[in-house]
Order: sequence, then structure tokens, then C-alpha cells
Amino acid sequence: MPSALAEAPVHLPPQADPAIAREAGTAPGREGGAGIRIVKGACPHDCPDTCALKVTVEDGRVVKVQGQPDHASTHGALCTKVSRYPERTYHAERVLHPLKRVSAKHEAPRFERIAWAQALEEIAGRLKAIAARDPQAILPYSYAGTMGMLQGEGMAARFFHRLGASCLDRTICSSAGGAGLAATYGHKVGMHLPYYAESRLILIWGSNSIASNLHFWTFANQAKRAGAKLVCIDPRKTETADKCHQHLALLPGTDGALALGLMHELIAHDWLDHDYIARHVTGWDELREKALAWTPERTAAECGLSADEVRGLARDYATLAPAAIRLNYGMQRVRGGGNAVRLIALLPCLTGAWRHRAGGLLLSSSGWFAPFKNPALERADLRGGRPARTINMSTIGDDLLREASPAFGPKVEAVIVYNSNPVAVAPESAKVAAGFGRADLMTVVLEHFMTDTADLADYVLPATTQLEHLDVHLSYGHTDVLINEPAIAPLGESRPNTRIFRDLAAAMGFDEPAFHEDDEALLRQAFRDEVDLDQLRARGWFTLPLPQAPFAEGGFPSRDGKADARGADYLPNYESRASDPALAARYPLAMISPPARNFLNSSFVNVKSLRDIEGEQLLEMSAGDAAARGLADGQMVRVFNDRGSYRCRLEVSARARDGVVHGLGVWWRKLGADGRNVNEVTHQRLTDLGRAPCFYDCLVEVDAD
Ligand SMILES: Nc1nc2c(c(=O)[nH]1)N[C@H]1C(S)=C(S)[C@@H](COP(=O)(O)OP(=O)(O)OC[C@H]3O[C@@H](n4cnc5c(=O)[nH]c(N)nc54)[C@H](O)[C@@H]3O)O[C@H]1N2
Ligand SMILES: Nc1nc2c(c(=O)[nH]1)N[C@H]1C(S)=C(S)[C@@H](COP(=O)(O)OP(=O)(O)OC[C@H]3O[C@@H](n4cnc5c(=O)[nH]c(N)nc54)[C@H](O)[C@@H]3O)O[C@H]1N2
Ligand SMILES: [Mo]
Repeated sequence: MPSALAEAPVHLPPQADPAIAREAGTAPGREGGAGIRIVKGACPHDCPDTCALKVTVEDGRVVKVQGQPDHASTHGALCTKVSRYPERTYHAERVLHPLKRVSAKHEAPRFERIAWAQALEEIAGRLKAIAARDPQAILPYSYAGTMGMLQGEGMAARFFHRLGASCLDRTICSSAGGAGLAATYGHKVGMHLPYYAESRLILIWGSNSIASNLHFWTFANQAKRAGAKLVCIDPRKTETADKCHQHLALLPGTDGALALGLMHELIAHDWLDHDYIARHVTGWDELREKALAWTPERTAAECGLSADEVRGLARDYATLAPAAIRLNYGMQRVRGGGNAVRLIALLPCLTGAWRHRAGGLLLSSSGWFAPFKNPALERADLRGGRPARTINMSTIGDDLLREASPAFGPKVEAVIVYNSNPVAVAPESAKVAAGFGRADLMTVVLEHFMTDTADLADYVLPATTQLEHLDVHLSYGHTDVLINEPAIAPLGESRPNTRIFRDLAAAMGFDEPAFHEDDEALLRQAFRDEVDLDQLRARGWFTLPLPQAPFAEGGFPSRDGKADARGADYLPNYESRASDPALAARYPLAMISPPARNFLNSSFVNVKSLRDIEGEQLLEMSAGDAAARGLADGQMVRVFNDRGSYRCRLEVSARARDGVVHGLGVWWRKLGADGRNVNEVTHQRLTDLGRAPCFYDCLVEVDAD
């Protein structure tokens, strides 16, 4: 257990008394009268905000989804996407019945409706035949379509452990940064969200907060109104950069160099907290030597900034206290992403910014939950000592095309996909699509919609949405546990993921008690005793008891309680002038593909009102780069490199700096101009730490279509 967590509870917001709800004659989580019910929900999406929802149900139909006004970070506000959640749930194209493929994999997808009994029997029959040869030929593929503990891996993990299937390394989003944080602090821990309101300097680093972390922005804005300086560090001039005092448009993948350059200035001006370093940092001498090589001039040249920008940022960081950093995952999707997080995470240790509750850094708060979770929920013991070959979800393109070998193990013969749309979101789409398009691969997809991945399935099983099932949520941007009560009965014949895996277990003949436990039972097993479920359900959320300034006196959750600087260093992108000049000569444009504001990865792309706001797949390019290629605003272009190409519309934009283009993602392939999206050009090489993809480490060229 991280030592900091042992401290006494602080500043717990007042909790509602469950008895009050009972006195009013309503079950916990539900209230209201005359055909109207208000249900306590949680936003299921992969976003740091994890909002508390207030769901209004009228005569069995959800009519409104709003933010809970008294939940501290949600404060009654939702993003545009999630306020449209009913439109998604009642969407005319929801998959509401099991479907079986009737066309060949290489043909246009055609499916027929079948009964659940037939679907379960046929799928179990095929899985049994494969498992009789080697269950490791079966692979689960899932990510954070829902972040719920139950509808995520709660029952699914039990099923795959019992089956003895391959394991999936879930690396597609955050594992480089996660590994970087763990290597430095010992765990994924950081500042508490509300105290950003008290900071005097906030570096918003690799994060388009207004688009992807909206409820953080509220606190940053409060600080801004109180006189704080806000600096945005991002190659793209985002909506967030527009609202900050300063924007530093560094080149993609150069954040580690910038951190070293800042350290150079901290040393040169003696802006260091020597006492904090001596007591709470390991490996400072080694890091100091490295940082001394990064003069402002060298740093500026590497990052594509001016030396004065580097100097000014260092001065602000050292002299405006308390100084806080909001790092987000945008900056770690490059070869050196893990090390860049390490170097940036060391900055507040060098200045002692951690001494104040409004100083320090937040990338992820998810490690704070670790001591409260019950690891037994997923029942790894059901594997019974059988081997667990692990496949990295980020190299699914290569791995589905691999033959059996001693190093790899058996060829993948079946994939069961849930909570993810790999054909759209995984790198190097041509290979991913070819893999899922294999005639000899059996694919089962649990989904709400016919996504690009569902189009390549043998069976599609209809899953419930967040309004139709029970779940419980943690957050990676704050430290509350949230309940999600079902608001309505499942639509059509849809079933919760938990039930689908229970049903599949029964069809496979797995009769352990673990497969007879319902969702209520899973909820009771999700946590250790410290999380009070009654309180959680009465109020809608439960705030972890944590210290306000967690590392004011050191006490990092590492082995020796210190932050570790050993080994951290800058690594340039794989695809850069420094690493591969010949490639950079042919493909001179660095491409990043950050999220479009109105989509959530590839979710919501099919919600028409949101797609109408985004228009179509766009590529942002600077006026200089467009002129050099004879390209005009609004024309169709081809984006390409040696891996492939896709077509989209060009937007000549002041959001792009010279040499960098932005392909806003992640569109469904089939809604793209030529049935492809940005991942046609991304590659499958992995980051330095965490085995993660390098979506934003990618060189391309662009020409007229
Ligand atoms: N609206 C919306 N919200 C989302 C998402 C979404 O798709 N849409 N996605 C969710 C998910 S899955 C996640 S993981 C989280 C966090 O999701 P992130 O993908 O981290 O989201 P952003 O905060 O947009 O961060 C990307 C930002 O990093 C910038 N960037 C790209 N390369 C670099 C670089 O090398 N250095 C620096 N400094 N910046 C770089 C991009 O221009 C962009 O502004 O947000 C979640 N929230
Ligand atoms: N080029 C490029 N590629 C990227 C990124 C990028 O920035 N650029 N971002 C990356 C990042 S950060 C991430 S996190 C990944 C995200 O990739 P994914 O985790 O695959 O996320 P989504 O694309 O949102 O797909 C989630 C799917 O889960 C389904 N779903 C939602 N809830 C449920 C449920 O309760 N049950 C079932 N069965 N299904 C459900 C949704 O309908 C949706 O189709 O994409 C990555 N890909
Ligand atoms: Mo993500």
C-alpha cells in the first residue's frame, strides 16, 4: 500500500444519509414521483473526468442525461457528447438481436438475425473445438468502451481465465506514461484535481483539456481568474491553447528534451529545492549531468522553439509558486513517451513544488484506487496454473497475421471483441483489417453498433449501454468511486457484457460458482471494506480518504519512498530527422492524430448530430506547408507514407505549425472518403516503456487527391 494512503481522512465532502432516501420511500439511487424517476449514473467513457450522471426516466424511457450538480468535479455540467447519450442509446441503428454472418469475409458484410440460444451454442461449439487443440489460440480483445469494473473485465476475465485463453496486454492508450509514472513515483498517482484552482502557474502539457478533460478546465479557469498564468505545451494550437496566456508549439515527441532544457535552467540559476532533492529523490547526480548538456539553444533547436521561450518557461516554472503541471496522454504516444513522462514528473521534485497541495503534477490518479480494489474480482485463480501467452493489443495487425511458432505460440484462431473497435483504432489499419478479414479467423463482437470491427465478425452479440446495466467506476482524473444504477431495462434482446460471458460460460459447461454470481454480487466483490457501498449507492459516489498534499514530505509509493531519476533520458521519435534522415526527406511532415472534440475515440462517430458538428475527416495544415505543395483550403487530399494512404479534406489552419499536420480522429473507416482513416499511416513500433503504440510518431507526405 502506498505509504501516503495510510494518513487520516481529510476534507471528505458531507455524505448523504442513506436513511433519508429510505424515509422518502424510494430505493437508494432512485427518487422522484409521478412516472418520473431520477437514477444515479456514471459516465462510462474513457475520459479522465468520469462524471456523475443524473438520469431522468419518464414512463420507462430515458428523457434526459445531466451532470449531478453536487458532484464536485461534474458540478452539473456534461460535455456535448454525453449529454446526447439518450440519442446513442435509442439510436435507430442499435444492434438489438444476435447476428450471424452470411457473407464471406472478403465480401460486403451481410448478417442474419438468430436466437440467443443458437448464437451461444454455435459460438461455444467452435470455441470448444479450438480449445481442445490449444485454448491459447483464443484471444480476448477489449479496451475502455466502458470503463466500468463489472462490464469491463469483471466477468469477462473470469471466463477467459477459466478457458485458459491468451491474455491481452492492454497498452493502446496510456501504458507508456503509466510505466513512466510508476518508474518515477512508484505508481500512477498525482495531485488532486480541485487544488489546481489555487495554483499560480499551470502548465497544460500534451492535453487539449477543453476537448478531452473539460472538468479540469473549470478548475484551471478558476485559477486563471485569480491571476494564475496558464501555459499550453502542444504542437497544435488547440482550443485550450487559445485560452491560455502562452502557447509553446513544440515539435511532436520532443517533450523529454524540453524537460531536460528546463532542468538546465533550474541548475544554472540555482532554482532548485536542495533539501527536497536530497531527502526525496534518487539519482539526481546522474540526471544533473544529462541536463547540463541541454542548453536553451540546443533544447530550442530540438523542440522547434526559440531559446527565449525555453528560458522564459523555466523562469516561470521556478518563480511562480505553487506551480502545477497537468500532463495528459497526448505527449506519450511517441517512441520516447515513457521517458518524457519520467523527466517531466521529476520537475516538481526538483523545485519542491510538491510541498504545496496546489503544486505538483497529475497525469493519472488511478493508482490511488489500487489499495481499495479487490484483486480477486477477476479471479485469476481460475486459470489454474495453465500458461498465459500474452498478446499486445497494439500489435494486433501483425499478430493476427502470424503463423504458429515456438516464439509466438499458436496461431490466433478466434478473437472475442468487447468494449473496443480495433479495426478503426489500432495502428497500421491495413494489417489490422487484413487480420480480422482472415477467412479462417472466428470473430465474435459484443457491440452496440455495426462498427468497422463488427462488420468483420462472424457473430455480433447485442450489448446493453450504460443506461441499461449496473456498474461501478473509478477515475483516472479524480479520486471518487461512482455507482451506475440501471435506468431502464435492456433494449431489444441486448444483454450486459457480464451476462453474455455468464451465458457463454454456461454454454461451455463451466459450472464454477464464479459464473453464477450476478452483477450485485460482483459489485460486492469489487472493493475491500474501506469503500462503503451503502454510502456509494445513497449518494452516487464515494470520495477516497487521501491526503491533500500527498508528497509534501516525500513518501512516494515507490519501494524506498523516493522519486527515482535513474536512467531517465530523452529519446527522439523513430520517424524523425534525427533518427531516420532518409525517411524524413521523403516524408517531411510529422503527423499527429489527436481526438476530435465531439467524438470519444471512435465512439459517437455514428451519432449524426455530433458527426454533423465535425463534418468530415479533416487534415489541418499550415498555410506555408499548403502553399509549398500547391494545396488549397477545402480541397480533397491524399495523406500517405510507405504503409498506406487515406483521403480527407484539407483545412489550411492557424492551428498547425509548419512541418506538423493534424488528422483529427478517430473516424470510422467506413465513414471516411475512401473507407479508411488516419490509422492507415500509423505504425506498430512500440514506445520505450509500457509497450504502447506511437500514434503521434509518424511521418507522412500530402498531395492533391
Ligand atoms: N472529446 C474527447 N475527449 C476525450 C477523448 C476523445 O477522443 N474525445 N479521448 C479520451 C481518451 S481515450 C484519453 S486517453 C484522454 C486523454 O486523451 P488525449 O489523447 O491525451 O487527449 P488530448 O488531451 O486531446 O491530448 C492530445 C493532445 O496532445 C497533443 N500532442 C500530440 N503530440 C504531442 C507531443 O508530442 N507533445 C505534446 N506536448 N503534445 C502532443 C495533441 O495536439 C492534443 O492536443 O482523453 C479522453 N477524452
Ligand atoms: N490514430 C489514433 N488512434 C488512436 C488514438 C489516437 O489518438 N490517434 N487514440 C487511442 C486511444 S487513447 C484509445 S483509448 C483507443 C480507444 O479505442 P477503443 O477502446 O476501441 O475505443 P472506441 O473507439 O471508443 O471503441 C469502444 C467501443 O466499445 C463499444 N462499447 C461501449 N460500451 C460498451 C459496453 O458496455 N459493452 C460492449 N460490448 N461494447 C461497448 C462502443 O460502442 C465502441 O464501439 O484508440 C486509440 N487509437
Ligand atoms: Mo485513451
